[in-house]
Amino acid sequence: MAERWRHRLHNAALAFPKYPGLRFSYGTSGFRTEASVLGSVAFRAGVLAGLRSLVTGKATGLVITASHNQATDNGVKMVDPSGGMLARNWEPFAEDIANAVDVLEVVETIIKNESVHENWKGKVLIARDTRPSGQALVAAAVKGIEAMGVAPVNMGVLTTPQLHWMVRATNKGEPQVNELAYYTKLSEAFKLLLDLNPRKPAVPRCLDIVVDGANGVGARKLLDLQMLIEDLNLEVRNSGEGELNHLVGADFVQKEKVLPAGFAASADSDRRCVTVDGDADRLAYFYVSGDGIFHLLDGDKILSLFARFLKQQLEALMGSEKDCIIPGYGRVNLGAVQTAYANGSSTKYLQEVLGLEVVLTPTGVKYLHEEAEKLDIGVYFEANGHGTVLFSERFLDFLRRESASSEILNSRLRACKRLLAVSEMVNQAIGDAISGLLMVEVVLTYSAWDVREWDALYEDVPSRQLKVKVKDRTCITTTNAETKVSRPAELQTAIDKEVENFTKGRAFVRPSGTEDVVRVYAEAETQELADELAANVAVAVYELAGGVGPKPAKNVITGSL
Ligand code: 16G
Ligand code: MG
Repeated sequence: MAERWRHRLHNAALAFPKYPGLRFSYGTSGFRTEASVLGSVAFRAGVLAGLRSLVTGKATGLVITASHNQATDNGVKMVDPSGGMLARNWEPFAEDIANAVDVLEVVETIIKNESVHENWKGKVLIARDTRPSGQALVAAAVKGIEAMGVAPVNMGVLTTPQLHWMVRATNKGEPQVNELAYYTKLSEAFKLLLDLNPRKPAVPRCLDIVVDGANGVGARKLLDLQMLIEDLNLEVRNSGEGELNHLVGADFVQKEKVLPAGFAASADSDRRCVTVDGDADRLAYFYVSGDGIFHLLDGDKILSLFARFLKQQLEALMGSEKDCIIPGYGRVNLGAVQTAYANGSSTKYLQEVLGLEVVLTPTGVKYLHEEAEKLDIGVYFEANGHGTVLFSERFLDFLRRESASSEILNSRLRACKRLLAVSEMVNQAIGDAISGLLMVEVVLTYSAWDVREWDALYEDVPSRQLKVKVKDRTCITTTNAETKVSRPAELQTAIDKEVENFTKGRAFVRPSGTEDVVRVYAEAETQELADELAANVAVAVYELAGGVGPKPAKNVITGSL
């Protein structure tokens, strides 16, 4: 490393010593903790993002956000040149640099391994969510990027997926990379998709939606988007008037299965409602039926809706062929990717009704994304509402050729154009609540469906999630996409024994990647039984994996089978 470079980095790093007594880990989706201790982590992540840009010769990104966590937390997430999450083989570097006493040591090792030269050029795009602590953390990250001699580009307040989209667009050589370009791309594809819909004059374009914005960045961005789309009539609530993520937002609504603050069962009955999380990378729909019952349409339902639509388009392309064989292309691999949290009914629907292959991965977008990328059309969603639809370049090339080769707007050409527009509208870098919402609306309009018809695709198996505090959650390790505990072995035996007693019973536990807890998930034939199974498994975790604090109570409401 050149002396001048080393000197500059050394001096800049003096202002950002490691926070004493803390160890930072690059969790499921970056560093995340109380904002007040993150200054040095932001600086160091800036250094690493700069270095990653130099090594790859492409733009990288940083997002300062703690997503659905409380307002006093914050986080740092790194974006790779593809627009996806940081390459997994760089995660250890992120952890090393965040915890190093001497930043230079880590940097020098990477520079040596990758033979980085000082004269190479780099660029890092940065954005933050609406948290008050974000501004100072962006400033720290900028110092880190500059210390590497790389150009920081501060994109201001954005949703996480917007920044991912911009990194990808930059590296694809798009002429304009800014918010307007993002809204324009999405809204144009959206309008085209509505125009391509089968004409059903009896069905109005009823795109009246009430949005729970989690008091975060997504609320104001949806309002910006709405200015470009006439057909979209959004009533945005929780747009910043209340506390970020407090009793609002996709994480709260999906986990608690209740209405967010600002919504009322009577006044909002029968309205189509949407909730996003604090950085707008998760999406869920909900409604209250006339009888006052709350209905959630989570990531699994969104995935099922999308997969059904995509399958229909492939059928139009297949003509008289079978098994997803498309004349001129061959077999199209359309598949779905889920995690163990996927409701059993959704997996069954995808496999048995749509005949799709379903891959299960561990929790965390990086794992799902990786699997979806292997397919021609890969749809992935976590039950919590994070997901997207990915298209392979080869398949897109085919669609472009096909749609250029004919002028007769028959069902085949319409399907081609639709799929191309979907690939433009639906964020290809990462799951995006804004583009996800547009896609749901397109598919509902296409099918002339309201939320109820969509909800009726399948009925969820009742489920329950719980958390258990243990002394050290890393004592639990899992296997088979987190569906089984490998250590401590007695715990899996205990879970198996519990599950056996419940009709349609399924349960698993895993250490959280974002909170200091063990998560428990259970499904069973009725809600009471799911509650009971979850409670019993929570007790097993407490007893066999070093529970701390008050012991969870065994829940014997109905008596198991
Ligand atoms: C993060 C992940 C999400 C995952 C969740 C699990 C990304 C962008 N986000 O929010 O995919 O479902 O963590 O949290 O990867 P947990 O480990 O605390 O259950
Ligand atoms: Mg989020």
